[in-house]
Amino acid sequence: MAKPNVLVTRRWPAEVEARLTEVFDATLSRDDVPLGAEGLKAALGAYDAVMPTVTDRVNADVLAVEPLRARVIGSYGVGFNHIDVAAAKQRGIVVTNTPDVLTDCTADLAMTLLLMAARRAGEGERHLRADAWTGWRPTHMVGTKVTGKTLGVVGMGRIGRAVARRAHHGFDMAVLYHDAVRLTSEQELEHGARACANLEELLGAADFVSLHCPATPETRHLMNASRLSRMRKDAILINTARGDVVDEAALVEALRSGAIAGAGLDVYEAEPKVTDALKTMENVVLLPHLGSATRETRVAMGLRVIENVQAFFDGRTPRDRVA
Ligand code: 8YV
Repeated sequence: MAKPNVLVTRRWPAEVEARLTEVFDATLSRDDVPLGAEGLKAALGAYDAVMPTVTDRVNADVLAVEPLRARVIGSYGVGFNHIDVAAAKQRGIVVTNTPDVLTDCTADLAMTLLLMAARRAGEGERHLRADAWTGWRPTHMVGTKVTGKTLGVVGMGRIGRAVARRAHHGFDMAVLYHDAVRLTSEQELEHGARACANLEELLGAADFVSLHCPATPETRHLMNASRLSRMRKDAILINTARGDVVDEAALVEALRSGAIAGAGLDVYEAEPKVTDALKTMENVVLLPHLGSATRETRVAMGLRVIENVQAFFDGRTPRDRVA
């Protein structure tokens, strides 16, 4: 039987690309440039499976392509807000993602941002590299203590729980969380976490607020001007979820006016564009969407896509089917 022909939109780790060509009749990306709407339409019209990532907007227009050949979209990443899942479903296309394998690394990166923002690490590095450091002094670049503080986790799924574990067991932090789903009391004990009645309660009590909810129409601009103003003035906002969850203009205003003390961001509303306002603020740590960017995790993500798409063509339900 002929192998399914699949198109991969971006470069993947070499060992995963090697595996892709063994398992499928695979067309790999050579230039590592996003395909754009027309390229994605052509791919859906010509291949049995397409393997996109967060940089590919697989929207309703793209999915309306005629004639359609693709039967499965194996997305590389856990978030799938770049795919119009309802439109895919309507066209009978199965969509899969890659949960679990990036939980630890994304949680590690949230802690990196939290520590960097609290301890002014980015600012300190810039200071030193600019040859501005004149030597140790008791009042130099004083930050805020992390150990023992209160962390508010917004979205207590896999990644939110992994962050809570690190904060509670590693940094002795009290953890508050907000999620539609309540953890069991054993889970709450394990994560040292207490559920808040509502988001506002969490925002008013947390020294650090870390976002871990998916980007959906309901969570778009969840952190708007009014919610940012509910945070404590000395609090720091961490976002490793999706840019859409934060109203970036309102965040800039909150940082400027001192309504909050700082932010650590890995994701942005218009990636890869980051506003000059953010780039020129010292109390903001900015990373280029590195949540899952470790060798181990990027390989595991690719293998997970292969596993999902293989299962589909073997007539089984892929384990990470989202539509
Ligand atoms: C991925 C992410 O690297 O998985 C996600 O949802 O945000 C990142 O960790 C990226 O989205 C790849 O599609």
